[in-house]
Amino acid sequence: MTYQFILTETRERVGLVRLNRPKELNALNSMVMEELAVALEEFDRDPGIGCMVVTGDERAFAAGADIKEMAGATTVEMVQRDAIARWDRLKRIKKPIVAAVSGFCLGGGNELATACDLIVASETARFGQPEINLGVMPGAGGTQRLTRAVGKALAMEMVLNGRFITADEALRAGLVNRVVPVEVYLDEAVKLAGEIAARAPLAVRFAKEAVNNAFESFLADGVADERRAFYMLFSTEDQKEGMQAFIEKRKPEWKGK
Ligand code: DAK
Repeated sequence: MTYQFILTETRERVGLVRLNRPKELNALNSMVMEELAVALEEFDRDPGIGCMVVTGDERAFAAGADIKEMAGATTVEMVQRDAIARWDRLKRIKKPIVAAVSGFCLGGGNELATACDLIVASETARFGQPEINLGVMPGAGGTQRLTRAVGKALAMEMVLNGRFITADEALRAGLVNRVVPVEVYLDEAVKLAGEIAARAPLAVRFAKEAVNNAFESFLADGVADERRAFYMLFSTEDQKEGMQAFIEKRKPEWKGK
């Protein structure tokens, strides 16, 4: 299958997906998310693959959902697009996924990384949930999975104040598994994925499910609440202003409306 916005390859039993919109810092538009879901589902079905790696490039894992695609959307349009269905497809992947993160890992990009099972970060990685600067809030699990990973204090700073954290901070906070030099982050992620891929496939599958279950019991409720709030924000003037200001490269003027 040929893709427009991602590249795929296999390295022995590891399936590798690279987000490939470098000029837009791998911003996650609908097509990227669709292609990513299709590619991961294909690797998930392939008995020759035991583990997957998702990566971007050195400058950006992904700088978030595509602001230009959603800037003009209303609440109704956001609900009707039902982009969350693609994110739900990622959650149903049975084989483990390692995120190999370098550079910007923001908004939906960070939500994608935290939805993976392990994260290998380069020393240059920066993690953040800057949606607040656009007059909205995280909408794909950012208030839930991030909080479970790093705890309330740091999550509040990241979500309410848009603070970016470094790779070392992310390691200390328990968000990532390891931090390595930028030259080797992808190789390290593939090596880790290769080790997991060499293990008993069914045990790995059920073990992944079991570890995730530890976090899932009340997560679904939290994510559903988060989604409703996120869609609701597309009825505000501040969302329009925040996204338009980003596109026009100026500071937003908030009205609280
Ligand atoms: N969307 C669209 N374009 C983006 C982008 C984004 N998120 N991030 C960067 N770009 C584009 C820039 O517009 C610029 O394009 P041109 O001007 O060259 O055409 C190009 O990428 C390079 O960016 P910069 O020139 O800005 O590069 P800098 O190094 O100066 O700055 C930056 C890098 C990452 C600090 C900056 O680009 C930035 O602040 N980007 C926006 C980060 C952000 O706010 N991310 C959160 C987006 S909201 C949901 C699913 C997901 C989500 C929500 C709901 N559901 C399914 C319900 C997620 C929401 C988000 O992620």
